[in-house]
Amino acid sequence: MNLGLSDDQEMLLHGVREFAQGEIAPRARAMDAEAQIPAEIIDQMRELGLFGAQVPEAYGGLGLDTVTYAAIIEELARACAGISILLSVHSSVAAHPLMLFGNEEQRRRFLPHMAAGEIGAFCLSEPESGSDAASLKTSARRDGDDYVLNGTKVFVSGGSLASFYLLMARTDPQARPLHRGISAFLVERETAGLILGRKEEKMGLRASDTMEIFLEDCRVPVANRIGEEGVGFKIAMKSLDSGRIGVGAQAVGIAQAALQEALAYAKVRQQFGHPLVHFQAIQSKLAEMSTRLEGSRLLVRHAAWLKDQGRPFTRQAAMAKLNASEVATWVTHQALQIHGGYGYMKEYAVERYYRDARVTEIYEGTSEMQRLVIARCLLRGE
Ligand code: COS
Repeated sequence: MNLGLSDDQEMLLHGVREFAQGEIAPRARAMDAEAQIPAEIIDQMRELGLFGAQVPEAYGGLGLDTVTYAAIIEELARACAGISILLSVHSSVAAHPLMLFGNEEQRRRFLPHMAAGEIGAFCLSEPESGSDAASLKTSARRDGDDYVLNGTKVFVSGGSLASFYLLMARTDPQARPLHRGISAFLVERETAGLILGRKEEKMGLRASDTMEIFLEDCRVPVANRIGEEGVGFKIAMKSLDSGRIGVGAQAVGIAQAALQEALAYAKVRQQFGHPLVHFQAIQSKLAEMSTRLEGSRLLVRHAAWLKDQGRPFTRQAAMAKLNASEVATWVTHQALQIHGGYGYMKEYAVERYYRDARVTEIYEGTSEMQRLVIARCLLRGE
């Protein structure tokens, strides 16, 4: 595995970094307070082609590899974690599964729109099924050339901005095991019966919206079913494998931002007649933060590289996400601690990083589920 990035990759990332630090970072605090992403930021992301980062050029995207894509997510997360998850969900668990499991007609119909920045969202979780995703209850009853969908989806990231929803529903209530009765659908925003519910009030990641979605006799054409009936759970799991690389990269970006803030603060903050960085207790914290952060970045890059090589990466993606999210929680905790009382104030960015990091241990599979995935892979000898 080549750990470095090529000149082309570095050049592209330089552009993304300039955009993220120049346009997004200065507004991140306001986005957190106002709980929304300004439309012009999303337009700029469209102009840069970011929504088509991993969509093949044949469908209007940039056709980037996963290593570059993960580095882009990291750069965006350094500036604003909410923006990074919008792109990660769109790319990894909406557009990517379409490339993997959609037929050619579906790819041609939807991918150019997604590459141009019509946003995709992912609808798996329900009020009573989170980690136990196979127990979902939303029903999809076949009726002629349509399916009629009924149910409720929760925690839909980017739900209010999305034009397309990759949604899992139960087509066969009798199927056992339960997961074999689930199918995947691409539901378009304007479909009658798709109703946006409440926008959640969240602890962190506030710029990104998290929505409840209701399906009330929502008619979806058979032509919008992705893959065969009964393979929806596998589509969801495969999508989440990729999604976990994105969330891992996001966690690395948040932790990187927190480390930089802590270092800068420790250089200027004076106590006992010296800047904080003169004290070994603080140096030790900074060293440990940096070491854990580098380790988590390498795990993310390794999982991304395996995916680019077309090799199995389920275990490595779960390890990357598990590690990066727990490191981000720890690093942001230490960064806040270095800031002392000021770190607890909204005026300092570490307060936001601390809140933003926490969800990376929860969404797209909790740390407990990542450990389960890793252990199962080990037991199978993978
Ligand atoms: N890729 C492809 N197929 C997969 C897969 C993967 N990564 N993981 C599981 N599968 C397949 C299995 O091979 C199995 O198929 P067969 O019955 O044909 O052998 C099927 O899916 C069921 O797998 P399993 O028995 O492992 O399913 P479980 O119900 O035990 O669930 C976990 C496994 C817990 C790992 C899964 O439900 C999960 O990831 N939960 C978290 C969901 C999540 O991340 N939600 C957040 C969404 S974002 S709001």
